[in-house]
Amino acid sequence: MRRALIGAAVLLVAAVSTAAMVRAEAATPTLNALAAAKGKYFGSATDNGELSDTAYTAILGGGEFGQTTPGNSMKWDATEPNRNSFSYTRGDAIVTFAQQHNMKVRGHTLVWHSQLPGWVGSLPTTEVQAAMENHITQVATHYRGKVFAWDVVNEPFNDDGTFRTSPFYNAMGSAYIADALRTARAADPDAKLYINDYNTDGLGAKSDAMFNLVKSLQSQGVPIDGVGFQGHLAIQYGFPSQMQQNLQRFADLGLDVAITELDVRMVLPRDATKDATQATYYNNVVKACAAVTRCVGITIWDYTDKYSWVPNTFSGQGAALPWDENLQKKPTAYNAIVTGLGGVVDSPSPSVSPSASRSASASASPSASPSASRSASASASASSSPPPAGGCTATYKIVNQWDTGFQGEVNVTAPAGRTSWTVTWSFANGQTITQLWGGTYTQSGASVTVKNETWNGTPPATFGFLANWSGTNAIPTARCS
Ligand code: 9MR
Repeated sequence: MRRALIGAAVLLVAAVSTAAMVRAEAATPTLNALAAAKGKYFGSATDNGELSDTAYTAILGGGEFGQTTPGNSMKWDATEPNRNSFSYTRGDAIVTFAQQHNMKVRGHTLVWHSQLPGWVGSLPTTEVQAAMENHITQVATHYRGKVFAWDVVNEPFNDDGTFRTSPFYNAMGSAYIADALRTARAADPDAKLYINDYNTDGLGAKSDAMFNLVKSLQSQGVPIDGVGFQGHLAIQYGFPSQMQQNLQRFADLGLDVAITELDVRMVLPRDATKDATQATYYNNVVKACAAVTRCVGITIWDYTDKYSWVPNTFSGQGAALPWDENLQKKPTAYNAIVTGLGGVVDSPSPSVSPSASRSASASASPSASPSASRSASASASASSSPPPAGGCTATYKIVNQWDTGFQGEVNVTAPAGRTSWTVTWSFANGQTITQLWGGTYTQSGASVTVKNETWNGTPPATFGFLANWSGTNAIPTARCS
């Protein structure tokens, strides 16, 4: 968190000094595009009632999310409300929405102690295994080819790492887990089979219990492909201990791992300090997944506070998601996810004044307009434009940035009459251009010189480039002559 605050302060200073010269720039990639660049997905849970909210579905299916999880509609009470009588209407509606919007579906969940219809709890223990196997077989067969993964077993542990009691545990002991996984594999050999739990995100007794369970299943030849870490976090309880190391130790068993239900709640009311803390949590979770190759993706447990489960469960708590209850992005949380995924923060607007930048960055209050706040922080790293020199002006900006590379763009303007231009700058941090278009370039050490092509000597003109960077990627002062 300390580093994040220092980073924010640096951004603030830079924003104040450059905001007056900010120019508009290209739209930033979606969360899913940023995740996809790392071979992962970024998704959101959803639920059936929400699908009739067109403002909501426009965002859900609008490209930010490449994956969805039905929050309720594939659970036992929804799919088999009466014994051997199955209903897929609600789950199918979510699969259809996902297919129409290019989103993968995680199936959630086949065996869970909660949201069970009453008849399951009333079964004699001698009938529970057959009922469980039938449920898994029917539901997993129905969704075969439509879900890429199943949370086969959900929340098998108590917080101290002992097995949780449930009709399944009571009837079969912990052997119900292996039986459920084997049954799911038989019904859908292609789906990735997961065990999913909460409070296992960091190192601790509960994640140790999960780790030992998985190793034991593997040693028995039980099919298991992944472990889901729900990521239901709360800023008042501290960030999970060594999350990246925890994910990595599961990955090192040859498993996929995923963040399956991420949200970061707070005691209401929301304020700027809590938002800033929440942003560090989002950033840390996303970075932990990004750093683990076998972390296949991140799902937030719905994207908007409008449909969050939190206020209904934790009285007085909420504001847990990156979009508020009015479906507006919260710049703090959203940008923390963007940067965690290796992106740069969203487009600065051309009209931000230095004072607007300062107040938006400094307070990050929930009432500050999202675009003003976003602009302020983005402007620090986005562009610089020196006073006109030699009758033409060059404006340098970073349009995209990832771990080791970035894409830059320079716009050249000049009064009428000019038919050629030369842009020069000096990189301060060892950046190296690997490719440039819309101009001819030379780089000698830190010094870059770009001249127009024959066809774009008359400004306005634009050239773009790809370059490597590491450590710091400061914006150089570009001069035009
Ligand atoms: O988001 C779900 C909410 O709508 C339900 O009321 C609740 C009932 O238990 O389940 C919520 O989702 C849970 C998920 O299935 C498993 N992990 C915890 C989630 C939040 O309770």
